Amino acid sequence: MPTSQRTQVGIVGAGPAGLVLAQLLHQRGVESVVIEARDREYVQQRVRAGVLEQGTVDLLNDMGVGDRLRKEGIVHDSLELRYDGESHDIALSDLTGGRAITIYGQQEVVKDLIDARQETGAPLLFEVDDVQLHDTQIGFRHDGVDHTLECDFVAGCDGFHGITRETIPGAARTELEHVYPFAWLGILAEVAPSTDKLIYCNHERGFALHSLRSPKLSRLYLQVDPDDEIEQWSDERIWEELHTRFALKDGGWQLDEGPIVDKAITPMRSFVTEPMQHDRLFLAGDAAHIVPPTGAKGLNLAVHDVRILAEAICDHYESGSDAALEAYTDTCLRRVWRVQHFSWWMTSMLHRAPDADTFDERLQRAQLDYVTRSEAGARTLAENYVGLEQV
Ligand code: RFL
Ligand code: PHB
Repeated sequence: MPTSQRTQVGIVGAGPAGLVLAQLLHQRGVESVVIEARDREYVQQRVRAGVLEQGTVDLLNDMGVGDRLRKEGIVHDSLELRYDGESHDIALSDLTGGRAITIYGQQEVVKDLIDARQETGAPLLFEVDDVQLHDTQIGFRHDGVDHTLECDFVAGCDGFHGITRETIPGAARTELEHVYPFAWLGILAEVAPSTDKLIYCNHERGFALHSLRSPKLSRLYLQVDPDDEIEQWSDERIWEELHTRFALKDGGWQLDEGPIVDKAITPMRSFVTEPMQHDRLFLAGDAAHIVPPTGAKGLNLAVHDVRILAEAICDHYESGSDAALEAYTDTCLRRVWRVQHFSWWMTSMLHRAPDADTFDERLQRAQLDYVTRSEAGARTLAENYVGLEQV
């Protein structure tokens, strides 16, 4: 039997954007229904981001979902840039009045948010299919039954490959995109991190990044060709390449190996759709924009969007004003473009483009020297990396 239901906000997608939005709205007494295409297990296991800005951590704490984050999150007050076989410290906290980043896996954030949602008893439906959006009406199938959801507002939080963005007529949106001539191969390895800092490494064979998830889990990335298949990268080849790129001139650092438990190749792109709203549909997170992961910003930007959206929707119900809803795109895009620039800048500074000539390499080297030798240069990196308070 088909069913029909009303809700204030229909949220498509249970990634960080959709789940944070649902929780913020719930706290202010606004009801929502969240629908998610995948099953719960898949959403909670998907290995992705790891770096949370101070503002994201503060928001999760304020929302009451920070208990495990406070216990298990690893606070970093500096990071390392490595190039020409030498390491350089960027003192994030000293350069930003004490701000820091926290390492806590995106799937842990998602687990905490799903638990919080389920405690509220409000609807969160997994494994929905045939999702269709017509203005503020969402049609979908769940457990073999067709449902229609009549909403005041729809939040498109369904990521880059979702369906909501495409429902905005082509004539009403502009898509701006830059695709990079390289990709990231990411691994999760069961081995204690060989470093207590994130290491961003520029090497003539390409970029490498050493990150971590816990005292027993390392997360590492390699710049690879975008056409590479994961089968071309045996575990042995991955470790060999990581050793080569991270090697220090003085030999004073060692990379420890362990069993690889997850590996995947991700293409790199910068993408923005403008505007981020159409009538009563509001796009948030990866549904509206993608940044290359070098700046560690995607999840943080998604959280920023939904913070603005939640505030604007609550304004509508609490004071009857739609001014913040009307300004949603402009408010979000200021940060989106700042973060786009930072992510592009980090990417250009740290990767080797296949067509780079010696002139390009000298420019890249000059940029790295400026960031590591000038306090102003280092501060530019630091304040963007920990997250600008005001944009
Ligand atoms: P998500 O997480 O993609 O969630 C969208 C959800 O929508 C569902 N969906 C649908 N549901 C219903 N109906 C449909 N038709 C649907 N179509 C899709 C999907 O199943 C999914 O559950 O988007 P959201 O919420 O906007 O969150 C964005 C972040 O996930 C993303 O920006 C970050 O992971 C990016 N990112 C990083 N961000 C950081 O802030 N710090 C980092 O350190 C960082 N590292 C990374 C990253 C992304 C990476 N990859 C794999 C892309 C490292 C990597 C390697
Ligand atoms: C991660 O830990 O997954 C990570 C860290 C820094 C980045 C991107 C990803 O820039």
